Amino acid sequence: APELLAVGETMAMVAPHAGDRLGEAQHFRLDAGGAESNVAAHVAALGHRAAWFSRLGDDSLGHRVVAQLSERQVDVSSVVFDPNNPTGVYFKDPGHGVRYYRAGSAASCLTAEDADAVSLVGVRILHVSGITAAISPSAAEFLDRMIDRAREAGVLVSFDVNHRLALWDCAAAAAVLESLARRADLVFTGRDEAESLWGTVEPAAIRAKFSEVPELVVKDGDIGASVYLSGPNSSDDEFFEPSHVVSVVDVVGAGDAFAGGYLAALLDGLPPRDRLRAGHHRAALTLQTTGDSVGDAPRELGNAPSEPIGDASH
Ligand code: KDG
Repeated sequence: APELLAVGETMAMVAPHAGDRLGEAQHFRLDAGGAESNVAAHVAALGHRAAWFSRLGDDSLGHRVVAQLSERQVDVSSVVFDPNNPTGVYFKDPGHGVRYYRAGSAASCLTAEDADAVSLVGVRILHVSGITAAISPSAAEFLDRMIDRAREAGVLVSFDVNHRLALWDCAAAAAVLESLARRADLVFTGRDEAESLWGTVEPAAIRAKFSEVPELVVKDGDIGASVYLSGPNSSDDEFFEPSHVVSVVDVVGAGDAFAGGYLAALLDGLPPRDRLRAGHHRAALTLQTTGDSVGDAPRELGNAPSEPIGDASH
């Protein structure tokens, strides 16, 4: 059984070669791209059993996504191939954001019944993100049901806020993402993201807003990340660890890498500071690649002093 189960849409991601703009590039990578499956791939790369569930189109892109995730040792055995709706696609334009072609995708047809069919046997962590709440009403119901089932089963719920402006604006997203965060055991958010959603400027204000969340991780781009622990076993501790200084190729996927490193360290039973360090390490690897995930991560980091700006908050 997987130790971590991640659920949520994965698309086919088209990314120009490093340094090229989407409008002019001649060469592209075609890779699986999805926040939650990225997290699963990082957790698997760090030696843990990780599974991912969603719907994909029963098309070449959907089968390619599954093949790429299985190459990364992610258990994809419960994925549903939908013959009637396509795999979503997105294009990266590094430094200029992303463009989605995902309306009506197979994943947007996820339902609460899909959540009932997923096995949680042996799962220690369910990882979800706010993206799923934005892609369709039935996917939002799927997400609700997954969280309810995990809570009932005593599975730790890890929630990355992952506000995607291209899917919904702050006004539409704020209340939904807030209530999802309140139902999680572990929440990841970016300082900027929280500020634009909830008007919380300082990490301490985010902490105050979510004081009942047992474990709250606030990422502050190239500065660092804090974790706030509350609850009976953890006497209201907080820890901060600075980000690595790296030369940034592409920020997309760095937040997932951070979450993956952090969660793998949690599965390893490591203390909070080590969890933050593991998150930064993984994010630093991903910031130096055009991909979203672990596929082409450089083996060695080095401490190349170059334009810094590691932004792990995306
Ligand atoms: O975190 C990276 C994701 O944003 C990317 O992989 C695509 O899942 C994605 C999304 O919905 O933005």
